[in-house]
Amino acid sequence: MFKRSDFPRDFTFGAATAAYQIEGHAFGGAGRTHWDDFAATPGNVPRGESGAIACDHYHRMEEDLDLLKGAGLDAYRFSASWARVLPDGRGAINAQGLDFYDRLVDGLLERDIKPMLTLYHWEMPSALADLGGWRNRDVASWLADYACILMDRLGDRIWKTATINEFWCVSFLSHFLGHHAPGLRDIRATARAMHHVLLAHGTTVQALRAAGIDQIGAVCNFTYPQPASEAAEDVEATATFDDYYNNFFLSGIFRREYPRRIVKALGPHFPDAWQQDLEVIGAPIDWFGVNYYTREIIGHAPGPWPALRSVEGPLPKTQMGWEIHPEGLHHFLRRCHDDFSGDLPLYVTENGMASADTVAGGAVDDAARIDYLRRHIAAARQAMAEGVPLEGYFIWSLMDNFEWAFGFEKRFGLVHVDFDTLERTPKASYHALKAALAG
Ligand code: IFM
Repeated sequence: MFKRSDFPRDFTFGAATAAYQIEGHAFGGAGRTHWDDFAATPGNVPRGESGAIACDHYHRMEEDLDLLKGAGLDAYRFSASWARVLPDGRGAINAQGLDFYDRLVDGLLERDIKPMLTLYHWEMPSALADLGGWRNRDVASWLADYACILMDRLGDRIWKTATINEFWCVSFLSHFLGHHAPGLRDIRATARAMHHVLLAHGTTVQALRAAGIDQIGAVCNFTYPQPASEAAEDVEATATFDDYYNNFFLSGIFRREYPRRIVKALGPHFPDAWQQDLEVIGAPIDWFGVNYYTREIIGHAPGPWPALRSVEGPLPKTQMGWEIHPEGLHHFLRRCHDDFSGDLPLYVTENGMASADTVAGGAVDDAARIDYLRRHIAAARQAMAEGVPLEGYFIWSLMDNFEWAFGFEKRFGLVHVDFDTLERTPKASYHALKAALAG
């Protein structure tokens, strides 16, 4: 796969998960979230699956931390569920919830694994979703208040904190494409969510700094767009995709501005005086995380903005139907460094693939994942060799889990989970990673 000795001594290797995808939201006094509501709505998730039980990590945390340790990983990127800490999103604290995250962080430190915390990985408390969730400007102070409560308890032991995971998914995927909770398809809701997710990020960065927390970062997801042809219309459609998917959030965070194409298209839908928020949105951060999985081929489509469509590409695909294109990871590490983040430390905070893995004779042969990781890690190394200040790489995911609108079918884990018995079986990729990290 690779050898640890190929990397600088202090390079960090980790695996990532998210609260709603693994914990079991039915346990421990957590409040309802918009994902519980979305999953309970017929047609949104296959078989009506949800994160109610998921991997039952809530009860199997020690076993899962042993798996991290067993692989030889240096860090664990996990998220806290807002509604587990504050069941209504504000007000009363669920002591069991804070205790759970406290035990998790201590469990990591006991194993000499660095805790990297994401404050929001998609499960908006239902009580706040009722008030408009990401459409409501107040989400910025709600998130910052929750962050301060959580970090007051954990902040002395967290290695690095990310505000929000994948700004594009939180806003565009969930409010324009309707694929994720709250499942809206509304341009005005989208514009507001895109702006508010950035405002909430910046407000939270400032609030945490004021509370004495450092090592705060942002994590965005990127998809590498390529035009379906050289026709001007396809090239323009690709640029539009690139701007609303990749450049919008980078520009807000690092340049305190939004791409012109997006202002033209979504300007009428942004909240009044949105320009006055750019200063907060660009609050300085300490590191930046890149989540990368695939490329997308884009063609023009007649119709309202964004007037584009996705065209099936020729490359081998993962179980998600996503093309395998490691060059895109190299591209985005370079783009972030060259055009936006400069010398700021970068992390690949998510990278990995889904495959239809099965257990046979106590083993899981996921050779395709080993190859995927090998090629993407090589792309990351190439960027480092060219001067990109990449300081770590995290695999999505430690274990198979609730893959949101796809339910439990899509398996991203290094560890197989049997969702009937909840038995964990390390896959061949887990063993290959362990060998690589020992080398
Ligand atoms: O499972 C998700 C994760 O929650 C966020 N990034 C992408 C992963 C795979 O789809």
